[in-house]
Amino acid sequence: MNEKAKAKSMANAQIQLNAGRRSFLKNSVLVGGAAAIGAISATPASASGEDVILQKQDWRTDLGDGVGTRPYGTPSSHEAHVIRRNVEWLTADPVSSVSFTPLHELDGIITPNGVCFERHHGGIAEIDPAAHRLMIHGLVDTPLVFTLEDLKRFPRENRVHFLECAANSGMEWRGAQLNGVQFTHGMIHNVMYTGVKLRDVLNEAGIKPTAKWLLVEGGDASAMTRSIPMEKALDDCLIAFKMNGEALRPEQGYPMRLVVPGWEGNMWIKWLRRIEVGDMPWQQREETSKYTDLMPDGRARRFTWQMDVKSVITSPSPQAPVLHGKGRLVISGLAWSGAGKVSRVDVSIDGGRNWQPARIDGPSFTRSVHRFYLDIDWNGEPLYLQSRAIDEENNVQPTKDALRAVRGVNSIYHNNGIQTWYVAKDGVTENVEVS
Ligand SMILES: Nc1nc2c(c(=O)[nH]1)N[C@H]1C(S)=C(S)[C@@H](COP(=O)(O)O)O[C@H]1N2
Ligand SMILES: [Mo]
Repeated sequence: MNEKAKAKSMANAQIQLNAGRRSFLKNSVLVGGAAAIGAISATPASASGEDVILQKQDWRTDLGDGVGTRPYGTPSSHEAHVIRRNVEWLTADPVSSVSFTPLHELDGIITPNGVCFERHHGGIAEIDPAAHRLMIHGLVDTPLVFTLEDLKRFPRENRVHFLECAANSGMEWRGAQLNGVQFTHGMIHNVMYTGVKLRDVLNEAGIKPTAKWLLVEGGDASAMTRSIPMEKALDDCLIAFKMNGEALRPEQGYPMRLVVPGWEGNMWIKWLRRIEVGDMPWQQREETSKYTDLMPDGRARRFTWQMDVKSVITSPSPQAPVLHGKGRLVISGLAWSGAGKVSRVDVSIDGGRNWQPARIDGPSFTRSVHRFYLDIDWNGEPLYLQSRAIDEENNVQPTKDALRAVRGVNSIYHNNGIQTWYVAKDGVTENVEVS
């Protein structure tokens, strides 16, 4: 391993979870837009002192494995640090817990299946598809029971959507807490689903005119249920059986899950086994079946299904420090909105005093993440990096303080505040707040 690779794997090994730490750097060392941006100086990344090109490595002399030795491919062993991680103190038991997507290691817009964050309330159900059924009943003309093969005979659609848990960034309401984008923002993944329209399946059963709501239930040990309003069900929901081209992973609901584009992750019922059509939300019967946003006065927001416009810089970030010194620096991140497409992302390198438009690159799909870049010539002075997304409905991502002014700090849900990363002169990057 060369020096850079070593430094990088060390940075990965030393994930600091600054539990309980409050790194409020109020007005402290703001750099007032000092870091110069302009024409990128033509400094090649590292043109001197690298003799690696002259070395004779094993892989250049020894024959490699032949085809067929890896019937289902996995990433290079040098990428072994690119994994989901969990935060042990967060939940009492791993069967009702969450793991986080390693956002700082990914690029583009698609989350590879093996590192999609997971959130289970009763562990991973390992379902034999031949023994799995989906039942539709309640206010329908004909109750139906489908096999997976039955479902696959409806017309299919392919769509790329993000799934964000409503609790994503939930630990950051009171201040900068977790030192890594994986932990502050990693309860999101973005996948191309193949599935059938929920509308087609409901129409097959025939919905009664009084039907207004669906109760959807998972086939896992938690038998998780959620209420979905009929308008959403008939609009853009899918019953998906493929993710990124292959069968859903068990962690993501194999053999079938609900896709509820732009809405809270908890409504995307995995291991889907039952849809009951009704005339009122099931929350009115059992108050436990939804997430609740607690307001400062102790009241709760009621239905907050749609995920707000949000963005975050994934690199540099605490787990992805700047290792190369000043000069060319690629700032990159993700932006998304439950309302539709992201139309613009601004980036600030001085804690929100000055903003400039970032470059969105790659496909722009509705209710999907967008990848953005800002390429700068870093003068080596400290940076306070922020990103701010604006969606096609002109919703603007708020600062954390603006959000707190309205919602207080009692909630753990729907925190879409602007994130700040502090990049020190040596490239070490930390989760901080500025105001
Ligand atoms: N059956 C079932 N569906 C479920 C859950 C669950 O525990 N059981 N968790 C929900 C929650 S809270 C979230 S955020 C998403 C997470 O989806 P993922 O595990 O694919 O990331 O699944 C939702 N669907
Ligand atoms: Mo969730």
